[in-house]
Amino acid sequence: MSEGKCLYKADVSANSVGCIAFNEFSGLKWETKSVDLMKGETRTPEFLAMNPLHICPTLKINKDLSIWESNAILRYMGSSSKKAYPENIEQRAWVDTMLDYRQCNFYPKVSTVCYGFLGFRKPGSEEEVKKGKAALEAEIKQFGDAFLKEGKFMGGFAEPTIADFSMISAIEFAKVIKVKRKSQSKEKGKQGEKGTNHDQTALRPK
Ligand SMILES: N[C@@H](CCC(=O)N[C@@H](CS)C(=O)NCC(=O)O)C(=O)O
Repeated sequence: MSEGKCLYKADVSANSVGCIAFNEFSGLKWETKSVDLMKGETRTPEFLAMNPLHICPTLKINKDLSIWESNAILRYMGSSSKKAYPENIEQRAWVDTMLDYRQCNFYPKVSTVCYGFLGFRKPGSEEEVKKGKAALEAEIKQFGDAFLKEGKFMGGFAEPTIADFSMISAIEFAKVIKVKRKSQSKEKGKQGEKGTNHDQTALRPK
């Protein structure tokens, strides 16, 4: 039952994926609409009226209120469904810690490395890429040490929380580097140096 709510999502965006997945998992199944970032569909007057920061995901709650920031949307979805966002305040504080860690610490290291690979921004110099990859690898290790215990979900929970939905998309996004590397070496074989950047096909669902 959609209750008039609508999740605006970009299917290529790691920040949208957690909300898309949790919308299904939680059983909320609110209406979703795909927005094509490449066509500037977050910059239309209608979209800007809803979200002046022109980003996906955006959740339209009602005619007067839309929210954005993927973790704010996940929190709202968790509170609405009463799933995966504990009501116990200590547990909730631990989930919040992980959500903020993902946004403030982990994801910036992913985007620094991956956005250049994917042509979302100008790729850095070889030195910058090397530094970015080393920082990401160190962060992945730190993430594992701080939050993963064998056989448990993130933070030691027995069931997934919204932090898992937030984090998994960032981890999956980081894997794009491997896909990209393979496609780059194939392309290099075919076209020399041509076609090594601005190829976003690696992100599209097969
Ligand atoms: N911190 C935000 C980031 C959202 C974001 O940067 N979205 C990008 C795609 S990954 C976007 O919609 N960009 C479109 C634009 O700026 O017009 C979140 O977690 O939701």
